[in-house]
Amino acid sequence: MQPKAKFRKDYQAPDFTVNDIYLDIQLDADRTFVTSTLKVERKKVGAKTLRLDGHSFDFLALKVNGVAYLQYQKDDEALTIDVSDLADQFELQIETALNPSQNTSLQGLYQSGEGICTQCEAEGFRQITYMLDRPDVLAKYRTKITASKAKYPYLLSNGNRIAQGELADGRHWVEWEDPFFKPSYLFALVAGDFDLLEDKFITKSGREVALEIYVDRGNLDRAGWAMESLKRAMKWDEERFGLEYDLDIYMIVAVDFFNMGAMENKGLNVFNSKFVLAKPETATDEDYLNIESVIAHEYFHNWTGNRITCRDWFQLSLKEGLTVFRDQEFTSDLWSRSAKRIEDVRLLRTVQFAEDASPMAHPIRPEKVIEMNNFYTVTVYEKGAEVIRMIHTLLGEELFQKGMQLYVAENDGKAATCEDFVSAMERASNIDLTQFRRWYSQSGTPELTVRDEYDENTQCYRLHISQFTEPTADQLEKLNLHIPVKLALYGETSGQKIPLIDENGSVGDVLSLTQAQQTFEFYHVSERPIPALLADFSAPVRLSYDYTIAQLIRLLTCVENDFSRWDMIQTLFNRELRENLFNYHQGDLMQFNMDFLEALKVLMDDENVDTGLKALMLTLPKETEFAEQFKIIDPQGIAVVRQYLLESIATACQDRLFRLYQENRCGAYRVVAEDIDKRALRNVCLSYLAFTDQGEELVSSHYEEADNMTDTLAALIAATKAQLACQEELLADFEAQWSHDGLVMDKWFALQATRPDDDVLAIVEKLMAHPSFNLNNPNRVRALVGAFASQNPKAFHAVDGSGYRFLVEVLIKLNESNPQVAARLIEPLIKLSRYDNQRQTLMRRGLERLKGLDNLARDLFEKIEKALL
Ligand code: B3K
Ligand code: ZN
Repeated sequence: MQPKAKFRKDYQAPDFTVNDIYLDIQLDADRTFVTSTLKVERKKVGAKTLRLDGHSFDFLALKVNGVAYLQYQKDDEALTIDVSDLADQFELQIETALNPSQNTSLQGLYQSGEGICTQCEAEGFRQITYMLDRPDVLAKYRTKITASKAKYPYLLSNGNRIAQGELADGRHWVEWEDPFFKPSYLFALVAGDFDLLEDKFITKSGREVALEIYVDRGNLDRAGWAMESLKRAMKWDEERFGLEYDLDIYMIVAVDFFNMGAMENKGLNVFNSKFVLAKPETATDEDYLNIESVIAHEYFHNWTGNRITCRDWFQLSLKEGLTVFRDQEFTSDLWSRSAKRIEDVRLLRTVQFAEDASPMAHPIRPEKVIEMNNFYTVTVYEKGAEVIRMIHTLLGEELFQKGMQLYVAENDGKAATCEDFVSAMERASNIDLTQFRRWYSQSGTPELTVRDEYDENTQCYRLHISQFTEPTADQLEKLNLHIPVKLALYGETSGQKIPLIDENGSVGDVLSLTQAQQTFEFYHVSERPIPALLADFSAPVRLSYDYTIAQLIRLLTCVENDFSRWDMIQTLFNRELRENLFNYHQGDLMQFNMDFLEALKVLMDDENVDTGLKALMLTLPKETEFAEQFKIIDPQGIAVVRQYLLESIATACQDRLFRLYQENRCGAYRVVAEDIDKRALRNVCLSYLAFTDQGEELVSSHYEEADNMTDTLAALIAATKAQLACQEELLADFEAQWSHDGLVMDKWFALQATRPDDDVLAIVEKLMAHPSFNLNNPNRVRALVGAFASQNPKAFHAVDGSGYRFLVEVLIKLNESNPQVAARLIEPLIKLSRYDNQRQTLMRRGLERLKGLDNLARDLFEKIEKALL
């Protein structure tokens, strides 16, 4: 049977709701018994059948109002109960049995290591018992867990612990009650033996909240940063958004087997251990910041997601876009705002723009879904956050917060829609968002084209901006959007910032582009200006303006906005790559533009540029970043030219790079901005110096001297990218030291998978049998297979098709064991239209092979169908 799609337009409120659930769970890794008692209420007069979602368990019994009941039908997805003779309120009791240890899908109830945990979003609860498993059914949960005390000393669920006891047979039980109404996707259960880190937080109204972080035994020394992060997040949400935590306890459990980053279950977050565990020897600076941001993200969901949840899954961006925006703001307020912006824009421009250009293109509020798990995307999350950010830009902080308050007041305790959010923002601010709403329904990346003219005599400057959105796979017709364009003008000669004055006088720096073409006029412009456009990336669009190299370099030195500075250098790098790729294709010599090279030297010498920003500006875009400027990508050519650019900079700037390398040494490891920035700059320098005659010596000693994972890994990356003689020895040393630790080994696997060596595929294939590798662990799979397919484009897209064949083999296995992970991994293969005919044919062959599988999971089915269209 072919999987069926659901459409947003078909939403209907449920005929019945469940107000109260009591779960009695007899837990065992191999056979768990669940008795669920539901208080059901009929909402639609005369509704005769109640269809409850459920699959992948043994159904044992059904009772209605305490009496065995047989008037039902069961299929692969649901239990349909004839309730025509029942009153408007009745009680159902359902018994099921399941096997967590065999559940490799990591959805529902499953075993992770020696423990047992749940993952219910989006539709995992239905793998535990029959339920109206949809986010607009909000119930109160009480959960009693009984299990072996020796194996599972901790038994956790949502809310407050209300009772516990011991049984004569060595088992014990704990009962939990969650006072807040919630949808089934926020249910959680965890059982296991852990080390526990405890702390507390006093809320602004003076309530004490117990904070508990559960980690595998022996990992307590890696839990401290997560706890500090949690407290910072709780405090920030009170200060910036006025939102306070509501339960008396907040628990986080770190597990090793997890399909994504983390999950915001009410009062009991379950986390991928990757986003909890950190100590200097095992975690990089980047890991530390990611942990803080994911901890904050899940915490922020308590209001934007849990207290106010989504009416249906098409509204996912209501909670995800908004919560990503909130976690971005949190990081920006605590660390460097421009650095955070740059990081987010890099992700958007590569991965999200690529998604918009792919068969999976969808608006941030999708219209049609086959498998919901396929829509936890960069579009829904990151572009969703950009849409919230644009509202913030248009309203300003004060009105935005006023809108938030209205949104919370109106929707607390409810399942809401994106429209509810926009409408609250609109009414709180009195700003018309009618046209702006199109961002929710339109997919694709708008392209802005900018022309300008300057009249010296009248001192008038005109900017002509046009917008155009190409049709996408899901949507042919595109409308004009309301696009905020942040702008600054600088004098071409003086380098001075020019005030923006239109016919009404002084104006703000955000232009509202609403039409296909619009002209913006500025007066009293005393010299020819260079425009710094789309500062802070004020909208998720592509922009083209015909800068000369001289103008870009001029802006590089005079523009105030750090983001724009970085953006100018991206434009220069992109152009350098394009021109040399052209030369390379023509068989001509490659040449690095001398003026740009000089500008890079000036930048290296400039002591007024912040260290962190300098590191970001000197970082050469990755191959995947370069690739996004082309409709048809030449992965092999891009790799060659990028390599040329890298070596050109290394050779021409060796002395300067070495000087910066020496000047930015840090003392003993600390996670503070000053040191993080220094390490970043020093390690960027090392990545270039590895390609010079100093490479061997510097990289070896860098590895030897490193007292933290950031520097260790930087040395390893430099050694492998430059294929230094020391690389094998360093890789072996690292392996010997860390092979017992999967999380650390992930760095090593990813490094191996992204080696530039011609035989890298053979290396990867061999590593699939490495003792630290495990195909059932999503972190390992992403580190080795995911990194190869998405971060090593040259090897993955080898013209003999070997990369594709390898991925397909892995996907065939994952299709059975973990379709959700498989559907993530297939992404690089479905973007076939971005490659030449030869590659397309090979990619298509791989997809067709998968399509022919007997038991193709709906996750893969949805993507393959779209790709082969
Ligand atoms: N809400 C979860 C993601 C669930 C993914 C389900 N496939 C984590 C988050 O976004 O915070
Ligand atoms: Zn989220």
